[in-house]
Amino acid sequence: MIQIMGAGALGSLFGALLQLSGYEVVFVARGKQLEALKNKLTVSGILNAELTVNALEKPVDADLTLFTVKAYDTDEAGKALSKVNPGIVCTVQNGIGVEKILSKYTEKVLRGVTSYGANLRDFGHVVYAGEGQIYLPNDELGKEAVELLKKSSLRIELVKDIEFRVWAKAVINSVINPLTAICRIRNGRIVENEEIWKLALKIAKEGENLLRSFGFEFDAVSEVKRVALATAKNRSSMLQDIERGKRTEIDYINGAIIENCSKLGLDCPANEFIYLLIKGIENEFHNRAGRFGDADP
Ligand code: KPL
Repeated sequence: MIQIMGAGALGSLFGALLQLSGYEVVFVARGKQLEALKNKLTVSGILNAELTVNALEKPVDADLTLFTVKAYDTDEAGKALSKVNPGIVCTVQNGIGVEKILSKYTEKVLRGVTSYGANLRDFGHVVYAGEGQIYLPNDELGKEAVELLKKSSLRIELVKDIEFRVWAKAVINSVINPLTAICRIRNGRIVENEEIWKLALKIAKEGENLLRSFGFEFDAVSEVKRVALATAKNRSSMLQDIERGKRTEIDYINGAIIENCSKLGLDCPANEFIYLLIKGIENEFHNRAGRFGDADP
């Protein structure tokens, strides 16, 4: 049995694709998303389907748990998983350091990266926006996961450079996510709007510099442009969070870049500026509502 821990946009999409491939799937969610999933899961976009799913509030034993909660919920969700036998826990979350948090609670942690695109149109309704890949490390656990998922339609590739891919994705997210969230624009506008692109270049080059000091060759500007144009119509996950008055993953993306730059004595003023802007917006939500709308997807 496959379990989706955090059946938001991406988790619901993966769960739907697995169930449609014949797997028994459990969807772990909360709040209004859980209530909606108990009724049905609707998928639209690249694929159109309506599924009756097994939606639960708490995790259960599984052969493999696909871990798709927001980065800042990793600790709480990890704790919940420690009470069951979740099998291989495969995280494909955005951000840096989530696998370290998960390792406190469960043994078989597998760090992956994904380029699949999904948005929640409404509670219980996911839009399949872009077919991508799931990259997993080419080690024993990665191979075990591929074996378990081999009957599924998910596109999975075993790679030797997972650490590089995790950081490369974080650098891409560090540019696209906060800029789209602050300017309230879709991903493609980052490249098309001359002024915003100038800011994007500054943030991208700081990330590239950090990766170079790790020994990774990465053309951040070209990659940000490629991903922003390939996902031009997407509203980034951070934009969706800000639009819903929710907390964002900024600490695990730009925050992690700033922390690592500081350890290595590298300057990253553009990251610091954009980080503080997003934290400031989050504070305003907090002040107005008294709390974040964390029960929402
Ligand atoms: O990963 C993403 C996100 O929105 O979090 C990108 C790649 C920017 C696609 O929207």
